Amino acid sequence: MGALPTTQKERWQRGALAGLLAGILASLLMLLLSLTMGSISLPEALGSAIAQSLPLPVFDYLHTLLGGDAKHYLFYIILVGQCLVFALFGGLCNLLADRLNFGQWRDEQGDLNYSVGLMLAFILWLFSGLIFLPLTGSGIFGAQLVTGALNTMFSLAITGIVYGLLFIFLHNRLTWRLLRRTASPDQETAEALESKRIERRSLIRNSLVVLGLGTLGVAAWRFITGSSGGTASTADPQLQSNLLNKYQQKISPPPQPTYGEWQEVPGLSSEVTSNAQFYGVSKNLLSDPSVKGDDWQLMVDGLVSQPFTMSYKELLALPMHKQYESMMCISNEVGGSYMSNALWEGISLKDLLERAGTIKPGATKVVLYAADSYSDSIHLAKALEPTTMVAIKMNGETLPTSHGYPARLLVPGIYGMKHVKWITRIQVVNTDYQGYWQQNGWSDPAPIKMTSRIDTPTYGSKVSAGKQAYIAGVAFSGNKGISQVEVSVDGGKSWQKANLRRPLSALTWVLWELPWQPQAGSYSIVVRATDLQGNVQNPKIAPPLPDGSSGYHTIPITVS
Ligand SMILES: Nc1nc2c(c(=O)[nH]1)N[C@H]1C(S)=C(S)[C@@H](COP(=O)(O)O)O[C@H]1N2
Ligand SMILES: [Mo]
Repeated sequence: MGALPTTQKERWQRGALAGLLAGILASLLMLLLSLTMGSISLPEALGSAIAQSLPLPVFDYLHTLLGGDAKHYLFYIILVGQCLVFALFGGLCNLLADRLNFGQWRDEQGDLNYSVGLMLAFILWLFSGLIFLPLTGSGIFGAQLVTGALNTMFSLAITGIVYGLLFIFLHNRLTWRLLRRTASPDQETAEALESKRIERRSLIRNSLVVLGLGTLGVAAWRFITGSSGGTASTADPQLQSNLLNKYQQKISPPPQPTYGEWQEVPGLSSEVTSNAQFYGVSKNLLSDPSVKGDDWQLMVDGLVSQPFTMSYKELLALPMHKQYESMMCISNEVGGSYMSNALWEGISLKDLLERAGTIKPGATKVVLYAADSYSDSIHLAKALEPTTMVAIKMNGETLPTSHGYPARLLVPGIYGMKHVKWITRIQVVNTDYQGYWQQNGWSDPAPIKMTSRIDTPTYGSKVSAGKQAYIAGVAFSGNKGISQVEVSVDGGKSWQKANLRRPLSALTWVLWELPWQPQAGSYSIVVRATDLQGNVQNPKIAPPLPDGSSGYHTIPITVS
């Protein structure tokens, strides 16, 4: 060794620190490439694999604990993990550079040669392409991903090389600083150096502690405040038994809806949700696919006599129709916000299938594949309903990227999960295909469970006594309509009929309102809906998993 006497421990620390810094920068680059070029992001690949392989109860628990943010936390945790792996590689490399000292890897000063960085990059490249990615189910060099193996090889190589070279650069900088300090003993004594190092180590330890506590804190806060704001009140067993006792499953003949004079009520959802306000859900941890309309092709194949492929332009030229339809995510809690309404425009799926000739005997399902490796299936009968369509416009605008540009499925009556976004292929099959979420235990037929939500007053809010107020919200049954909405202010003992607003179509939610001029006191507001067939909303509390939540939205209110 040259002028710099260093211990193994010091070499390990210097390597790990340089590896960590280089790793953070390389990770940022990877995210940047992923966002701009749609290339691989390793944390995303791992995160998806974890999210998909979690046992159901764990998944459900995390979901209630962290709400819709769960996937973001998972992503950040894995990202931190990736940086630590980079640090580990850096530390090991710095140790091994001396152990396997054939070649000129280190010079007199203790500096590492840049060829070591390139070698490190190559090892990392092989490791992630041949071992890591196949383990996450993405195939060798991500061959199973939409990105494809070539793009992945390329972007992993870039990230690896940037990491390797930065690592050497930073390592040598650290060595050089150390060298300069030891070379001038009057400036920095060994003791000062030692305390510097301890300082640095405790800095790292403190950051980790802060990070860990922060994560725990957020989780705890979420747990205390409840995952999605006001959900059905499980806290009151008396209320629950009241509701279940007097529960009448079906009213026959069904009530006739009455649409009275409509009053605008502040705080009530707007009937049509703007594209920006429309709820968004996707399996993708970081970035949704950004598909280019020009390159995009839609393939219709499987058990059809004339499979075909068409461009975006050709699709736009087909006859289209408009329909209002509300959507709801299967993971929506009672009273939750994963529910919205829009005017959609597109081509009916039946028309598209007819262009592919005749459907061969034995066909049972239609599978929809998407640009983000998501897929789901619907039954053939459902596919042929006139309201099932491939939508390309939303509220009069080209479908936004986050909602599935260039084309998404709309399939009224069943949960949002089946409304596949970024469609690339429609395949008629004779198998019982199970889609992305079904592989995780979520319902396959997934019919929407009727639900109703109180938008105003809000959970725990204060209402002034003797003043004219409104209780108002939305009710939704998928494609079965709403015949009546009843509101109780005494926890379900007595009910009043709310005024309904005439819905924009048979497939949308229905806005409801009830004037209310309360005396001072405590109230428990409950809402329930009935569909046009007379089915009454189910009061039995159920979590979203596996086939959608049920229960009555209940809100405690203090009037003073
Ligand atoms: N390709 C693809 N389609 C998808 C998803 C997805 O992750 N990938 N998520 C589904 C789920 S769970 C829901 S609730 C809806 C949400 O659609 P939105 O974001 O337009 O509201 O899209 C569905 N379609
Ligand atoms: Mo969903």
